[in-house]
Amino acid sequence: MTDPRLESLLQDCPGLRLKTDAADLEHYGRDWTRRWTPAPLAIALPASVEEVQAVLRWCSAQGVAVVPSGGRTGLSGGAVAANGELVLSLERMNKPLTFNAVDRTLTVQAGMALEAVHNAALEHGLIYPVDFAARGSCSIGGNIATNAGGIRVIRYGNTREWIAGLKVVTVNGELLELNKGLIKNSSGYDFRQLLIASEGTLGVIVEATLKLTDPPPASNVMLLALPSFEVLMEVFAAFRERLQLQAFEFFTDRALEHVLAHGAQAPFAEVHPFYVVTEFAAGDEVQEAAAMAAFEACMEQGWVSDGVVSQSDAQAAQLWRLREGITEAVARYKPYKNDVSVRISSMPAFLARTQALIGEAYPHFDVVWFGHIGDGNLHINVLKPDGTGDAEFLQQCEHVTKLLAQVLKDFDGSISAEHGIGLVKKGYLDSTRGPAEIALMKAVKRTFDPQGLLNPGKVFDL
Ligand code: 2HG
Ligand code: ZN
Repeated sequence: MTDPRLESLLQDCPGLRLKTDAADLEHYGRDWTRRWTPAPLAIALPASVEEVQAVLRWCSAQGVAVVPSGGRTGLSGGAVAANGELVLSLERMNKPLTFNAVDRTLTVQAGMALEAVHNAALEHGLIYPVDFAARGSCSIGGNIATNAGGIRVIRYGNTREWIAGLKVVTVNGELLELNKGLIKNSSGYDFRQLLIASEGTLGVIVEATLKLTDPPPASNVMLLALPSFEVLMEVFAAFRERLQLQAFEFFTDRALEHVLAHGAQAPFAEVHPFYVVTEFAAGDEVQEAAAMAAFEACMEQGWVSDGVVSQSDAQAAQLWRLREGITEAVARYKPYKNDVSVRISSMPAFLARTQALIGEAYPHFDVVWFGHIGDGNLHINVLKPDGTGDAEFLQQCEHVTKLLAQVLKDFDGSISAEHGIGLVKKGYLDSTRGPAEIALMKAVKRTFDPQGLLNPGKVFDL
């Protein structure tokens, strides 16, 4: 116990588990961005809502800043503790609480991993449909705090659609019970929705009541090789018209090259500029026939250069790995990440313009494009070239993001589609939100957190 303030924390919250070892401070003080040097005061690991309340009461009384912490898989620095904050880890609060078969809801503690939520829903014959590659490590509380999207948004929407209720502890330790599982509730401001995507700046989410739904029908996974982004959009339209799409994801030849170098198997003999992984209902003959018709229509137009349909679950997983493995495959190049969205219809023009801008400014950059076509969400990972120093690379990438931010303004797009603003994108918030909106966001923040103790410096500076 290095800091004398921690004695008083333990007096106010007897039995609270605290970690202060250097290795723990390092581990809990960072997220997947790996850019900031972790320097938290300590790690508090409460086991109950009451303990969370006691910790936050103490933080308010002592004026200690606090960083709410889940799986720390975020890519925007939202869970970074680099300035002596107390990290409030929800990892011990990781249990399912109640299932209601009539309401089709599952109430869980916020520290539960997304994959554990999936499994708990399946035990009741239902699904929680939000899904993405970090499922095994990310926590549901973090998903809610960032309004996580992922690979099934095209079919099911973002996390926001699936939250029927939230329990949130305010900075002075009060417990808010928001919406309590209701479907209809027109009783004024919806603080549940305000807390979703607030990135830990307004309160600490401790429990969530999640909506569940029926499992999808049997599905097929198809990988397509395509000659251009314009063609890709045509194929998307043709598939969406004929099929019930569960996912429609794309990546480029550069992305595939990195995934193959990381151990995946090449799907086709030739290299192609663009690839799509799509999953669609194929549970019966009618759906199978529709899938065939969609594929043949695209072949007739000469749109598809090559294609493969999964014949087994194992092959489906192999095809998915080509898309879901990208983040891990490029991680060793310390990529600078952009996660932007525009209207679906604007994607080709947006991509062409930004590709040209980046290519002109930094022709030597290895830029890996991939993302969620059905959501207008593009991931643009810039990989650090060999021989470029960290500081120089960061400066160049910030310049790229400035260029992107300008284009996003022109396209009415968003600088963060699904990863959040955190620290990484706070300098660019005004590319997406107007001055009056940002002023109101700050006023809301001050109302919830007058001392500015909850995740300070994230999303914006006050
Ligand atoms: C994905 O879609 C995630 O795979 C991660 O949002 C994106 O690594 C990234 O940039
Ligand atoms: Zn994504």
